[in-house]
Amino acid sequence: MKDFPSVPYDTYQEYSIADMQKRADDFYADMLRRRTVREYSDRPVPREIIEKCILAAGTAPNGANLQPWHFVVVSDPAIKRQIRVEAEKEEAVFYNGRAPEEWLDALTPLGTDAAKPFLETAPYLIAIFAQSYGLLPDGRKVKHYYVQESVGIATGMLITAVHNAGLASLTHTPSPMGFLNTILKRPSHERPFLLLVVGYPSDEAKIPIHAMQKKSLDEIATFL
Ligand code: IYR
Repeated sequence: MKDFPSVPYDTYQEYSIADMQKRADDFYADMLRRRTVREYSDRPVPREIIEKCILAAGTAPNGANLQPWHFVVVSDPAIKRQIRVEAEKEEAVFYNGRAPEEWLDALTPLGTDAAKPFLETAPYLIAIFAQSYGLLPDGRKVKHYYVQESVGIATGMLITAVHNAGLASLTHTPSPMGFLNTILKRPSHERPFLLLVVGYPSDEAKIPIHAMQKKSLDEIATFL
């Protein structure tokens, strides 16, 4: 490699093989407990927890470390209501004609429909935006690279951080999601990537059996 400004990697932590195995086992067991939840309690969650989870997501590997994301955390009931109204409009079109029959058939085991009450019940909606470029203080544009990949990785890390903190989440993708730019006053070079609903699950939260069936290692991985 060429020379570059650097510091030693002194935060690396090595574990014994036995500890590595245990950590890998424990992490998998914990990730198996994560569920996508569509029924939320309105119980409040301290904002500091969400702040720390977003900071964790912001450590994600990304194109040229340009960090092409922006997270808008919505707890204001009036804004949540606006988002619900607009999302339900799109979802109504989706479920009543826009979605092909094959897609609707794939959703049947999940029991989803156009009603999205969780958009008002859950304490937080985190709108994740992908920035095609950044803006310097003087207004110049800085092109971003691998934007979708970077924001996808950060979103996965956010979901994991939220689960690790003891909260449930839902990746919600009303399509199209352009209304989020209008409601949340984000510029047009920021594309809504996903709306992450975060909170405590309601006591009555149910999980579709379909969603619990995960593919085996042989199905998802090839070792050469
Ligand atoms: N966005 C719609 C439809 C939907 C699509 C997929 I693919 C899902 O995994 C779940 C739902 C909705 O939120 O209902």
